Parts: sequence; structure tokens; C-alpha cells
Amino acid sequence: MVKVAIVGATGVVGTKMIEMFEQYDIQADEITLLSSARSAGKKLQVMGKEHTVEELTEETPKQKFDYVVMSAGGSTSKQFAPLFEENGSIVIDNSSQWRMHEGIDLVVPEINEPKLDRKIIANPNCSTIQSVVALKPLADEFGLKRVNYTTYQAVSGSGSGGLRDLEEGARGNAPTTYPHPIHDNVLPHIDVFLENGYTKEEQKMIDETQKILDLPELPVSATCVRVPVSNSHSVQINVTLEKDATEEEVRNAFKNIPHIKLVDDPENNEYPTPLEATGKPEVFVGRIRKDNSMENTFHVWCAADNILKGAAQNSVQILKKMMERE
Ligand code: 2RA
Repeated sequence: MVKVAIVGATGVVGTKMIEMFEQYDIQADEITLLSSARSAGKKLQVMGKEHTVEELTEETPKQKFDYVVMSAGGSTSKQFAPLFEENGSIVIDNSSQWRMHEGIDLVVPEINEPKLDRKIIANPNCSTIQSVVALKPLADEFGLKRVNYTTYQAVSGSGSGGLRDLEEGARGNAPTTYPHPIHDNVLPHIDVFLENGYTKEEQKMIDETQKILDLPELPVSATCVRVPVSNSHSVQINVTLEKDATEEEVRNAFKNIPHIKLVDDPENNEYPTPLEATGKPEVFVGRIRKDNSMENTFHVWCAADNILKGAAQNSVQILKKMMERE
């Protein structure tokens, strides 16, 4: 009897997780949908069956789920993930709460596997996931010496509030999620500013890249920017390689990888765009070119669906792997 729970089932990521259960053929005998009191009572279809969303309370973990997938924000994860863990559940958490904790695995299934004893497994930040997927073939083939990211992040990364600000902004209404209008604008500001001048989103990209690729000394920098795009993040990766490589060798490194779609024919206007990436499972990579200002350095552009590969899909891929392990 396999019992699975989804916490945050009614949110932007949670509802996609439910869709992913079908796509990844998650074999559970019992699926429980959980949310805050505000959304409890809603009815949602899971794999063709209607489920009523229940309120998450301190009593809930005692139901002893085998697996719990959480996407309900950092404070809910801080409070509840350890309670689920104490009750024997394997917890896959989409918040930033546990990602950088020592002893907690931070997993992108195409790159690394959970190997630690804790039963909480962290799902990385969306912009980090697509970036490390794009970096991995280069790390394997040429080694990485330095990475500098610039992101172009969709408003769906801020949940329904971000989508609302974009839509309402187009009608001339003031923002409620962002400090400035996002319609007709770009904001070099994602999450809070830290003392070092970076935003928390930028620091996440730096720390998580080092942890996932297991390269703790890799110099990484990032500038994260919110753009008026509904869905799918784009990232400009400027990467310096350890071993000498030609542009063609770098391009070839992305060929024949099932979870990467190489779209790189600028002469015919072919390059990855967020619109093309939306709804797709792969990370799209293109516009590969030598950075002529720096030795052995390349520009790589990537786009991916931040709600799918950046969140719901990656979490469900981890779930599937864990279920296959048992
Ligand atoms: C964003 N990375 O796009 C965040 C979501 N986790 O705002």
C-alpha cells in the first residue's frame, strides 16, 4: 500500500505536479492532496479521479505517508518537512528551506542522486535547474573554470501573484506582488537583497550550482532579472572551460542528450525562446558562441519551463526515482 501526499496541491506548481503524476505514471494506492485552510475543500482531479483537498495540520504527518511532495513555501516546509520525516515519509521539497543544509541532498535527476541519510530531498531553484542541466555536458567534457549567469525570469516564478501583476499591469492597474510594474518593464530584482549586494535568487544560483555539480570552489556569479514573460525562464550562461575547446566541440557536447534540445541555427532565426520551451520537458540550448573577450569562454543561451523542469517535473522525477529504489 503506497501512500503519497502533495502539499500545496492547489498552487501553480502543485497543480502541475498533479499533471506530472499522470505523465510519469506514479503508482500510488492512495493520493492525498493537502493545502492551507484557505484552499481546503477544493476538488481536483488526480489521474482521472476526483480528490477533495484537505487542510494540512500538525496531525497530518501521523497518517504516515510513504512519500510527500511539498510546494507550499519555505515556512510550511520548515515546520512540516521534519514532522513528515519523523513519521517515516520521504519528503521531496520544492522550497528553498532545506536546499543548502548539510546532510540534505539537492537533486536534479539527470545530474546527481540522493545519497545522504536524511529523508528530506530538496528540489533546486528553477533557474538553477535549467542552468546546471545546460552546464553538465560541458563540465563532463571540458571541466568548468568559471560561470556567470544572467537570467530573464518569467512572472510564473512568483506564482499566481506574478501572473496577476503582469495581466493587471497591461490594464493599467498597480502591482501588488512586485515593487514596480512588470508590464512593459524589467526588474533586476528577484527575492530580497542580501548584505553582499546580490539578491537571494542570485545567491541561490551561485550556491546551488556549486552543490549540485559538486564543485564547491567553482567561481560563479549571477544577475537575476524578472521580465514581462508569463512562463519559462531564459538564462544567458557565460562559461569559461578548463580544457581548450572549439565552438563546434562545445555545440557537439549538447547533441544526443535526451533531456536537452539543441536549437542553434541563428541564420534561420532558430534559437531557444521561452514561448517554445513552455509545456516541454527539455532544457532548450542554443546561441552557442565564443566570447571573444576572454580565453576559452563561451556564451550559451538556454530556456526551460520553470514550472515543469524548474519545479513540478523535477520533483516528480525525484519521486519516481525514489519509488523505483524501494
Ligand atoms: C522565481 N526562482 O522565479 C523563483 C521561483 N522559485 O521567482
